[in-house]
Amino acid sequence: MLGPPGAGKGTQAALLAKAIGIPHVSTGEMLRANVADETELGKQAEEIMAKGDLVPDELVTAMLLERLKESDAVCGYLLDGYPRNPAQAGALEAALGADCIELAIAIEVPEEELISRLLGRSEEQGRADDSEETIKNRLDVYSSETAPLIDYYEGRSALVSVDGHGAVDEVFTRVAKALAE
Ligand code: B4P
Repeated sequence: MLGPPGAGKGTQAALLAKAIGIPHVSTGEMLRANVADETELGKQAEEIMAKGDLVPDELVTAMLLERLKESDAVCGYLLDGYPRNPAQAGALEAALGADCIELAIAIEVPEEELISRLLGRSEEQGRADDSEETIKNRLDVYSSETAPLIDYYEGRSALVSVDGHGAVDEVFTRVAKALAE
């Protein structure tokens, strides 16, 4: 599941994984759990995440590959937030094979709406990286590091784009339709 911060990828990935019956694997959630548990990885990631920068590829990739070894991921997985740049896409393929991503779903939302959703979440949940300054950096990091993955998967005929504007259930209907086509 690809998309800028606030596009709803975590929200849609959770719904879709439940509907298909495969695990929802969110690197952002896993990193936040490591921060909360004060693990060695969490200590290394905390400051980087609070600034809205990407945690080093080798740390995130090692964490993800360990997760994908668990028995619930044997028949498939829905990745949310990984790969985050072409180097991570390459690392995943090197570890799991060229066909490890069957389909990339890109959720598209205009920037003004992204900012208003994330500021709304900041009020509701107080996530450390939802401050106005950090949101701007996360959007810049998305444009420079993650957006090139859209062309990467499009070039492999493995991309579907979904309009992420509107209510959560409306977007989910579009995601499900795109998958069925
Ligand atoms: P993530 O957890 O992936 O954070 P995110 O990009 O903000 O997406 P998220 O899934 O939380 O938000 P969503 O769009 O669903 O990453 C956090 C940080 O972890 C990164 O900045 C980075 O530091 C690190 N990280 C993670 N993966 C990494 C990797 N692979 N490599 C390196 N570093 C990595 O939703 C946003 C809000 O919008 C929610 O409040 C939601 O309720 C709301 N919303 C969703 N759909 C909506 C709708 N249709 N209408 C209105 N609101 C909606």
